[in-house]
Amino acid sequence: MTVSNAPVTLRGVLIYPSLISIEDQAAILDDLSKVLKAAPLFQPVTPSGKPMSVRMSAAGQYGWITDRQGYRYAPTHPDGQLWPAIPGRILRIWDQVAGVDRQPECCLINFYGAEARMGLHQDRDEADFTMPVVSISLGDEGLFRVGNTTRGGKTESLWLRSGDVAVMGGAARLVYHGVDRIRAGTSTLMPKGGRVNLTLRVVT
Ligand SMILES: O=C(O)CCC(=O)C(=O)O
Repeated sequence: MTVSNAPVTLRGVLIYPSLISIEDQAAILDDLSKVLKAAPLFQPVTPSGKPMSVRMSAAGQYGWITDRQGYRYAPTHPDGQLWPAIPGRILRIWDQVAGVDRQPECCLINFYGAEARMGLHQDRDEADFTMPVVSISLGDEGLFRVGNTTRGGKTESLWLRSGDVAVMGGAARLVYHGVDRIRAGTSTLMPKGGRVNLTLRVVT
């Protein structure tokens, strides 16, 4: 059984350590393997043509994608099919922590191998910034860095572990955030290792 610790805040981001039990983490991975059969991971490129180090997919009415045409939400996978529905077990985590009366329309799936990272950025392609972004970590630990609502200035970091859930809402909805590195081999959740991050977003 997983013991859930008291929430902590990192520059306004609310983090619930070990919110998701080991059993539920494994069940979510099972759900995700079905999602990824229908909507396989792909390697996105930035608008300047640089490949991102994470691989991505999504579930919900929208997926967030990036390619030469820019950053945007899209109703279909780059291969043309609709995104699969967001699994109920993942929606229940949103219900537990989001504190709003809308449901997420996108569950972005980021897969980090040992060398993957994500630069500091804001999540700002959504229409309504009163809606939080809920972020679920599974697998290997990732060093999560949080800055400010404008570029630059002081930042602080902590290791996100499998089962942790972070909420970027309120004054912290538009903070710059990113993942500096992955501590490979720190979780046995996935047989081949790696980290999966899910971000739940209301898009419209
Ligand atoms: O992997 C993470 O913990 C953060 C992911 C993220 O920043 C994003 O999807 O916008």
